[in-house]
Amino acid sequence: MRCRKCGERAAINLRQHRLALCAEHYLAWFEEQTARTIHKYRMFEPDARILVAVSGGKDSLALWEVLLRLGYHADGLYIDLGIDKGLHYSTHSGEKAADFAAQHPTAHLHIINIAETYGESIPQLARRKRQHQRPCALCGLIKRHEMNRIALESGYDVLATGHNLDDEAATLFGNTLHWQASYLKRQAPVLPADGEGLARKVKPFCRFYERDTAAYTLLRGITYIYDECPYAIGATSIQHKLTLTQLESRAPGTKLQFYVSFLKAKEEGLFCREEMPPADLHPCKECGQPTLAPERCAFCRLWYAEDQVEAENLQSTS
Ligand code: Q46
Ligand code: ZN
Ligand code: ZN
Repeated sequence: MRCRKCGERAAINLRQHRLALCAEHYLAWFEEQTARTIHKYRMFEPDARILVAVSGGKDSLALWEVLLRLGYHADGLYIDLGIDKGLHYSTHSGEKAADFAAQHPTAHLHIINIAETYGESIPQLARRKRQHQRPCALCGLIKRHEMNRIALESGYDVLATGHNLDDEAATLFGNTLHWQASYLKRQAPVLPADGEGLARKVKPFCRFYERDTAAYTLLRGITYIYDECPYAIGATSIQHKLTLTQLESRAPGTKLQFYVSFLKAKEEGLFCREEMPPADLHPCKECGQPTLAPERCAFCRLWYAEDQVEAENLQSTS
């Protein structure tokens, strides 16, 4: 197979686009497509300060690389979750993020260690909360809180994550299976900032297949952590990905069609007729981030000692 641009031997065949490209033209195509997605969904302006959530995996490191190559001011945020059972997942993923940052001296890497900052790692907290079999809900809550906190505290315009099309299609599939309307409404390439404390969030890779980002990191020579987090094994989202991959193998382009058609249907008013009343958000008593809870947000309740609650109750009754 030959590259459509130059006729040299192709390095990759993008079946869904019926496009074969050599390494050089693939790298250029991938970066151009990212720029087009940023532009198409009006993700951010050329002078924006971007915080990239970096896990040490291929998607987030590829995203950081592409944004820097496109000339954006992009810094990274690595959250050390303290997940070190078996393969030392956090240690190795942190090393990959730090290696990348060392090779890009113009960019800054923020590192947040959850155990050092809050006193417990994710596995320790999950054990205390009796969620050690599947700590992903807790972990997701903590990551979202910390990404939002650093983005706002450090004055970034936007928080960028490396979610790819396989991630987005699997999330869409799961939300559709259960008709989770509130999640479906919020699933988009851009989540606008909420003046009351939520950072703008964008997903510039949302139209790339996972194999596209894998090919990019490989051809660019970016080293990343291959292993998944040990807690990801058996996750429902992985089952959904497998199901969609089966459909894709029979009909290339299925995932892209599924996701893009959903976005189009939303644009055309899929949810317009059932406007939900705006959520009654107010600042958390502890950290100030928006919450629906009466006093402390779900994140702060994780760390707030129960004896403090009792002491407060006693004070208020005395
Ligand atoms: S890091 Fe955290 Fe994921 Fe590991 S514990 Fe679950 S949510 S699987 S992306
Ligand atoms: Zn070529
Ligand atoms: Zn809070």
